[in-house]
Amino acid sequence: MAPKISLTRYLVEEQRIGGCIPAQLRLLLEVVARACKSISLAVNKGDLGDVMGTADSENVQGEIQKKLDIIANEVLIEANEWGGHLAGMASEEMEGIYVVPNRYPQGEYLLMFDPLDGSSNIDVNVSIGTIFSVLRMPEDDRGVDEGDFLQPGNQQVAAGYCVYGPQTTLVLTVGDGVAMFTLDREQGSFVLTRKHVKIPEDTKEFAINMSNMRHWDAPIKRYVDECLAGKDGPRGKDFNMRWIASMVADVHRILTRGGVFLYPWDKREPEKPGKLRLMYEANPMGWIVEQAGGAATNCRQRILDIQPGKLHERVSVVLGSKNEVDRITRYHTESQ
Ligand code: P6P
Repeated sequence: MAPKISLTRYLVEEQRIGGCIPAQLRLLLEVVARACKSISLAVNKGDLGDVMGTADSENVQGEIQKKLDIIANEVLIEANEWGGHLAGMASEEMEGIYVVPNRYPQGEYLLMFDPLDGSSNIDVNVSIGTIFSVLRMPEDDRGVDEGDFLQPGNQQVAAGYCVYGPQTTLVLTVGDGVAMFTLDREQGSFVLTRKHVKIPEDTKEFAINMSNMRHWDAPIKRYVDECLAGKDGPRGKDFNMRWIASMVADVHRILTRGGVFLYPWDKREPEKPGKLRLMYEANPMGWIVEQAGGAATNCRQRILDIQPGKLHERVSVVLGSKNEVDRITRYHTESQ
């Protein structure tokens, strides 16, 4: 039986072979993985622990925070602030950036995260997850500020998520393909279970919240109508639909068997470009999907090329099987 490759061994060998994981980045990724293990334990407690239900607070997005949102955020902050690998952090759950306190050494990386994405699914025991993105501090000697985080997704040096489902699985890219690590609870460590993950370029499965149909713009409606028309329609094949309302779970399915995920702009809040956040949802997920041979756009341009204007910027998202994303993007550019 092949030896189990731990996350640590994978990162060490990636550094030796791929040369893309400097020691500080390796430390960062192992600390984030340990934090995800702690979050997984808290999530798995459910009603047996004091972790369910809502906290009496709202986040910067104006969303009611779940207790686990706050727990997960605190776990990631406390795990990462002392190691000397980070200059600062940013989170969906915090309005401003978190600068590493002076009592700790400052590092060269910036960490952004959605500590617990899909938290509306917590109380109904459906998969949720942590999403993270790593940037390098711009090279100059002044202190870290919000502007240092406002880099396009093509500047990421690492991106990943951890899905808390029937298994707890960490999915990671450092620019050399996508690897998956399943938590071995007996050993308490993440073990390599898949590498060089590839998303099929074609699919028969789309993921969108259909209840928003009347609010979509024409190109999205055209795409979904054609999927629903099935083999008698212009696509000449039947489609299946999934919507878990947990981006981590939907993206994990797409990485596992293909598919296309859509959260486009709609008329409900026309001033917002979309619901999902660019820096700690769309950028990390977009890079992971591209590293697996898929594509990710905001319906018009590559997500990773978008220059952010603010930390909690929202964006339209279409990602997954390349030929479907290209078709949806084409429908938008043709309609201009
Ligand atoms: P809706 C979860 O709140 C999230 O940010 C993503 O994980 C998910 O894809 C989306 O929102 C679900 O949104 O409007 O369908 O509830």
